[in-house]
Amino acid sequence: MRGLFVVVEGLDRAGKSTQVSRLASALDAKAIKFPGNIPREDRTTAIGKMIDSYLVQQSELDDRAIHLLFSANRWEARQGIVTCLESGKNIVCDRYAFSGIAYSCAKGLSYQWCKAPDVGLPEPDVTIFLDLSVEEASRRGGYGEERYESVSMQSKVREAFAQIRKDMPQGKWVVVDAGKSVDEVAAECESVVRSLAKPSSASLAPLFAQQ
Ligand code: Z5A
Ligand code: MG
Repeated sequence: MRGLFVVVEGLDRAGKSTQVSRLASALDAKAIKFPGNIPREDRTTAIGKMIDSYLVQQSELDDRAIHLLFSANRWEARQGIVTCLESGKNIVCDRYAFSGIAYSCAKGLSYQWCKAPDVGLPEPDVTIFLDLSVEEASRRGGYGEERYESVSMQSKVREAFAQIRKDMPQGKWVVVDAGKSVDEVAAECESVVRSLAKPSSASLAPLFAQQ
């Protein structure tokens, strides 16, 4: 039996990294993160370093070029994800293709164009969307140090995530109220995963296959 592939998504400061760590412990899962790996400072691959330099505003890139780099960063991790899941180990993943689409759409790129490079990546068994208003997220502090960390950008990102939600197959996208306490959110995330059916086949479905 392969492991479960669980993705956690949400706006900046929604509590993704906090909950990925909690959920990975609860499920004895491997925690991974995009961009790069956990810890966040470890954006170590050549592509990860280019992304990091862009995010900390040390370099400029065309919006499409950075979009493709984020996607390439997932593709370079694909084999590792598949091998881990096929060995029976669960994975909890901090951001995935959905962040790629949401942030680039928020910059004005088309939804279909943004989705295309990630078609065929391993499809998560479930994506937990940590739902928090932009106002609440900004009150959690730390905005302003990286690219995208502004209320106006985050509002557009939130709208883009809402569009993705409409596009997701039934049961694959579960919204959790991220405004509750860390313990309450953790309990809810764990209950979402525990209620999943066991994976029906050893191999993973391709992401966005039917679109
Ligand atoms: N990006 C992209 O454009 N395209 C892509 O394909 C991908 C990403 C994959 C860096 O991401 C940027 O890359 C990001 C999207 C873009 N945009 N920006 N900016 P990142 O994942 O590296 O970002 P991050 O640095 O990990 O931060 P984050 O995501 O904003 O935070 P978080 O992981 O959601 O939250 P947290 O670190 O767990 O918690 C934040 C704070 O809130 C912290 O002080 C916690 O103690 C507190 N917290 C957490 N939970 C709670 C609750 N429940 N109540 C109260 N306080 C809480
Ligand atoms: Mg984080």
